[in-house]
Amino acid sequence: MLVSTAGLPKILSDFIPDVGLGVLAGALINNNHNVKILDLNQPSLFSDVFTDEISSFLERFSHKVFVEGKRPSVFDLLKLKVIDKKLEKSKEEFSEKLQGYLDSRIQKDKIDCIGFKLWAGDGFRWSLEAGRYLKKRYPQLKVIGGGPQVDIFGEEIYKVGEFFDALCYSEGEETIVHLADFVAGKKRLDEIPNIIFRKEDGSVIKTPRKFIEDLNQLPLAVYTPDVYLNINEKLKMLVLDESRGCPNSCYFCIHPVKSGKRRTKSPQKVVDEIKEYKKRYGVKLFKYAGSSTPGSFMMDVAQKIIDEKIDVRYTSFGHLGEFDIDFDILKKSGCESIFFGLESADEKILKEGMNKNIDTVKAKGILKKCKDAGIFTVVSLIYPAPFETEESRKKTMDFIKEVRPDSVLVQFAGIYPETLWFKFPERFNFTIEDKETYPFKIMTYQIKNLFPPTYWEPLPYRINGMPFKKFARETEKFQKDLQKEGIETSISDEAYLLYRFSGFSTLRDFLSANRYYFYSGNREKLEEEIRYINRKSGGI
Ligand code: B12
Repeated sequence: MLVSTAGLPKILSDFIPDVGLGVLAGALINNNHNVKILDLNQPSLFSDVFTDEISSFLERFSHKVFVEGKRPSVFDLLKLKVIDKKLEKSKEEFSEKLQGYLDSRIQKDKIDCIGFKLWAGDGFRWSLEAGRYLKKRYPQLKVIGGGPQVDIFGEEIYKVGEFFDALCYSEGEETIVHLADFVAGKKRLDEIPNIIFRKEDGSVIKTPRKFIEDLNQLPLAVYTPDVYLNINEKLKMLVLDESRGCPNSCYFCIHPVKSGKRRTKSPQKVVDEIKEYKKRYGVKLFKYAGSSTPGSFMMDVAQKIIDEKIDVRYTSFGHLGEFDIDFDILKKSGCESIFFGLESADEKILKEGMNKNIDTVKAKGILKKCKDAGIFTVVSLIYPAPFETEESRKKTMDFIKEVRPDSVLVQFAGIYPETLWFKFPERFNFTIEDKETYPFKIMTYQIKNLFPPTYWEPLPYRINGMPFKKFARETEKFQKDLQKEGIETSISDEAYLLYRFSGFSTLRDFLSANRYYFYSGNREKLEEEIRYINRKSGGI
């Protein structure tokens, strides 16, 4: 059984079916193993976690703030603090409920191996607590883990997840089949690539990394309700695993290590998969999964979609160094939105702080062309970035004011293990409080669901000498300044695509309604929204 919980849902796209689990299920089924997927990322999680008291307070509070647009009173804020404590308690109780539920499923379905997809935050904690409980209760049960948290933190996870029989890092399709053989007693762990495991003497072993050379050989993801148990609760929008890896080596990104050199499926294979997914599941909305999908590749797929008259709408991530293309063709094929990582418009920051290979003059032209073609153009920025000054801030702000992307997402610099930013922080004007304990602190970091970042537990590093509160405030101020210019700062590519089918007449209405639903954990409204989008997009 494969289990995924990413904590309380935060945005609509959390309800997209999980391609990673779908494709692992495909690999297992092709090798004659039985598998079930339990994906807890669905609106009902709110009613499992929130008590009536929490719901009714948050309902009133968020209606006042997000719908009526009023400022919360001092009394509201004091009460919010109390509710926040109660919510933490409820989350703990939910974690116990989850353990009981998994226990019963293990008995009912005669599960011999449980595999957790590990995400950051509450989902990580719940998965660890469930894994520990189940391993204690069923010592014969094999408990494994994989997913983003393993890619980022690797063997550090053994400090909190001592019960894991194995952790899978990097790509899992071949590894999971070997792990199934291990469960059946037919293979030893040291024979399996891409895993981390603990020997009896306590030493931690990492077996060699192996990338899948030919992505065309990957199985299709499986989303049938006998396997993906709650698929009917999810959005009818699928992620297409069209490419993996990245040719760039940005100093802040783990991809050069995690996903290796870039590989793509053939354009025909991608088109065939789209057709197959449409036929099997009646889905029309897609998002490319690639961390750096090449523009020329997107063009090849787009041309085939047009030639074969396939009715789809899709979005993608793009690198500004690779998109000197004809956006009209993309738009005609159904491309609704592209997310570009600009990060900054200052050359020194881009080059020395990030190793981001972007020519800002060309980038301007590309973004304008993308927007002019009617493609919803999303730009991401890292602010404050290493070496940020008033002058560099102005450059980035002026760039954005001139281009006026449809949406600009701003985040402060985040430092992850394995990146150059982590290895040589001083080179980038970062100060990490204690490098030894840093990965552990970040791995177990919990955000506060009900509060903005300036209220979170301080992250243990400084950017250009600024402590957490100060740099988080700077980020917030930058966002506000963009908003004053009439620029949207909170919508990503796939969220825009969902908006197009959501029935809301303006983006503003869509955003404020969803902020309200998520903050107050309004399960019914979210379920209604999912049903509406699924119906509107022609889903089953
Ligand atoms: C596409 C994408 C999305 C899509 C689709 C995700 C989905 N449900 O399929 C959307 C937009 C929905 C999304 C949402 C979120 N995402 Co996202 N997403 C990505 C992105 C760009 C690609 C992921 C992907 O599809 N890869 C391809 C598939 C095939 O690979 P995979 O899912 O990683 O699974 C493989 C391996 O990890 C492994 N594996 C995975 N699980 C397991 C389990 C076991 C037992 C084993 C053995 C192996 C294994 O095998 C799989 C096959 O090779 C990555 C960044 C990146 N480029 O990697 C971020 C990324 C994974 N997302 C991230 C985050 C934080 C989120 C959100 C939590 C954001 C939020 N709401 O706050 C949500 C949570 C989603 C959810 N509730 O399920 C972070 C994860 C960080 C972390 N430590 O948790 C990443 C790394 C981006 C980042 N740098 O911040 N995301």
